[in-house]
Amino acid sequence: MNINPFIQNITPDTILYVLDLKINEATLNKFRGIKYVFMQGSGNRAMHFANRVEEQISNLKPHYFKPMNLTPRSAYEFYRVGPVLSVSHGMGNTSILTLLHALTKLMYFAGNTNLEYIRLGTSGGVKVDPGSVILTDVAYTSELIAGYDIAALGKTITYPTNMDMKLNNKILAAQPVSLDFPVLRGNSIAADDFYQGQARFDGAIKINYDKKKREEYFNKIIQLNILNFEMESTALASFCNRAGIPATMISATLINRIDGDQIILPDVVLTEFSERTHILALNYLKSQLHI
Ligand code: R2B
Ligand code: URA
Repeated sequence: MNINPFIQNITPDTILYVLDLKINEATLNKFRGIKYVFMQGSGNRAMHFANRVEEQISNLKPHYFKPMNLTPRSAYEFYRVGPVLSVSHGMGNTSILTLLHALTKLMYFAGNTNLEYIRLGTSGGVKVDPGSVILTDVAYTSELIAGYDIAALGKTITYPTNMDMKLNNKILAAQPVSLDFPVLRGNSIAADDFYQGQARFDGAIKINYDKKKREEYFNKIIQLNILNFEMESTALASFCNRAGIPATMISATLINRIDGDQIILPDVVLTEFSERTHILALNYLKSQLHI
């Protein structure tokens, strides 16, 4: 793990503003011994996944406890079950990037330097059946660049956005052949928004492309083996490359964008699709923890 030399020494007044946490022994004791960090958009889904980890992974029987939110005054929610932390990242690269800084500082201060970060998300598929689950190898921008721009002091540096191949191999190897939905490995686009950045026609403002131009764009992304659109993978991959933390993304597709823009499947179906990512993550955790 590569940590910023400026933050290596904790002082009595060290705080993590975006988590609304004061860094002292009592706080750090709640977070020692974590290895696997799972990230999802909403606090509800982060809590739901933590409950499933508690039911299926923890050795406590009967199941008396429900994981509680350890960052109750923050917009980000953190739930812990043994070596597993389940957190919410909000929506978009800027939201997850801010979380990644604060989370990684917290993990470092708590002595957790052997970490894995895995986003469990939803996405819009391209030429794949809705409900397929995608494991991302490389994250692209909407401009089809495999890199993420960070601007500081008026200069921009583009950082690489490859996910961790070894982690992807381990996650795939942990899956039984009996899964009743497709799991595909490919690349993803992290767009800046849900509409124009994902080549939709149904955003609020006028667009400068038509069906033909979009088809050309979709053909290009298919050639790059890009299988889905979402909004966080480039920030996640580039941050984790720089920090030396193995990371990847497992995301369910809710729509095949070749067929349209609107997500029209019933809520129960969408929930079932998005929980397929939990199935892969739980299988992976069980293989790691020898359960
Ligand atoms: C997937 O779903 C969200 C948008 O609906 C966004 O956070 C993403 O990456
Ligand atoms: N999330 C996205 O970012 N895009 C979609 O189409 C679906 C979910």
